[in-house]
Amino acid sequence: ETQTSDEVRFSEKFNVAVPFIDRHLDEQRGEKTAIFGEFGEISYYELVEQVNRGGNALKTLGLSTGDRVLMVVKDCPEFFYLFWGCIKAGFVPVPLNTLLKAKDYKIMIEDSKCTAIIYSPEFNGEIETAVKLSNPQPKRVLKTLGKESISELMESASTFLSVAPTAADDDCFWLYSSGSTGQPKGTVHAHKDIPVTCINYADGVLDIGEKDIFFSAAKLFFAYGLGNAMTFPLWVGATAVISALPPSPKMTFEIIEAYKPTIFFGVPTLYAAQLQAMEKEKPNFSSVRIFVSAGEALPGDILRRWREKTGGVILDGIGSTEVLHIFISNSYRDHKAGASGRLVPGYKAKIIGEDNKPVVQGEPGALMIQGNSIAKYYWNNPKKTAETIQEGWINTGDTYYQDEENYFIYCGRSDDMMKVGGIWCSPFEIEAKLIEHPAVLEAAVVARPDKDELIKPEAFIILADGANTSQNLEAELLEFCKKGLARYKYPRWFTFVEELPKTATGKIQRFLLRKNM
Ligand code: 3UK
Repeated sequence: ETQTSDEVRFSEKFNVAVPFIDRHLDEQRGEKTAIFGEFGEISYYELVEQVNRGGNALKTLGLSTGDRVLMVVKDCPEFFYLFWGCIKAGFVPVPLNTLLKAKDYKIMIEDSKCTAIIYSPEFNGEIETAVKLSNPQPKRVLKTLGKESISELMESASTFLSVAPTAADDDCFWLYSSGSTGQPKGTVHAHKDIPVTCINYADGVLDIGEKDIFFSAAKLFFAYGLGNAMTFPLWVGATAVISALPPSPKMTFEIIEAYKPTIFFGVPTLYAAQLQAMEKEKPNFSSVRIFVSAGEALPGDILRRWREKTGGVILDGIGSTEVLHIFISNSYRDHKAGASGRLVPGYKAKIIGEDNKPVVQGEPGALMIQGNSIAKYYWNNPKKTAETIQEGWINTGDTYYQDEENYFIYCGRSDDMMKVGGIWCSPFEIEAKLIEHPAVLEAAVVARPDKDELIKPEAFIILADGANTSQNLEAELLEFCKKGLARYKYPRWFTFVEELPKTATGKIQRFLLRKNM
């Protein structure tokens, strides 16, 4: 029998760092490896000590309870120390996507009114620029390592830290979720949201245990990676393998063979790339008992080819930053190719039509979710909060239908946003970048499926007077986008057109440009 989060009561005072960090010493797990990777092995004992040092080091920065600490930190043990150190000390960590550009970080620094920003030295260029451009600026700007870094402060900090007296529903951490037009939204999660995702999905669907070894190709700053490689293993006192390397077939094959994870978390684009690499090599996956996919829909064909090649199944599941982790999923006992699966225990779903009433089974509509891990609100954005979360139901922005066997089938987004390699991409942002180029008069960017049925951006361009396509303009625009946008956001195809389809009010009709969708 699985316990669902509905049956869980939290005591009046609840700080999630107690069950996820401190508990492991009470349970005699000190000697066990909590995290391993390029840096070696970190025991639970060391984790607890470093979290306490992290919290104390942050306290010396002069922060107050509830202050936001932005983290632009690669996947490394310091991510754990700072995230949990913040929470235990009563500060609010905000992990940010490490692939962004200075102008993106500036927006988040200003919106969050953070007191401190801490970053891995690798991101020095973008962060220093962002801080210079920001108004107001964070009081403290620190690297994770090196001279005058947070590590230096941690070395002289105490290994004893008292727990901030928070409650289960208090603001605990944020994640920024991207919008199609507006600014990214600070998605505020409570302390209880973390254990709820562990009970509902990690226990209820994956049936995780202390012996599991977790490896996530999705990094810790995504809600997906944060659960996969940090909160799930800490929930059961298991072990996480982490790596700062960008995900690639080679990197995943090497890590799986070296560290023998039992659960592997990927995204469809990576599974497609791994399948391609497996034409030439045969990695040993024998340690892996479950392969998980999320972030975007897993095409049925990739699942079938994976089964042929490896004998394993990939469990597709849909999650979101707002719900914190997966709420509809396939499971080992119950899965169907091409479907997102069934409801995860602990969540409720309804599919509604334009009239806000539930549709008849089989009809597509807007997918709404209710459950105990849903974000409290969007920071500084009561309008978006009211539009998205109503009476405990969150509008996912996805169109779904439920088939005759009650499996949920994904039909696309209700906005123009697209997932590229599992990461958000706004067509508006790419268009805005293209229009900055002197040869471009107008641009429209739409989602187009590639040979694996995975979405990538395609740009339609009207040239400015005097510009022509002869002088290798396509290569130049490609370079321009790669330089000016996060690295996964460049258009994979360029099509030069005379005009773009528009509504009477001048809005680009992107759906008319989409192919085969
Ligand atoms: C889309 C999917 C079809 C869908 C996430 C696992 O992706 C995560 O969170 P984000 O906030 O994006 C949420 C949106 O992504 N999506 C995600 N998974 C699927 N569409 N099939 C899927 N399997 O549009 C959803 O609304 O970046 C994934 C766990 C935690 C997460 N935050």
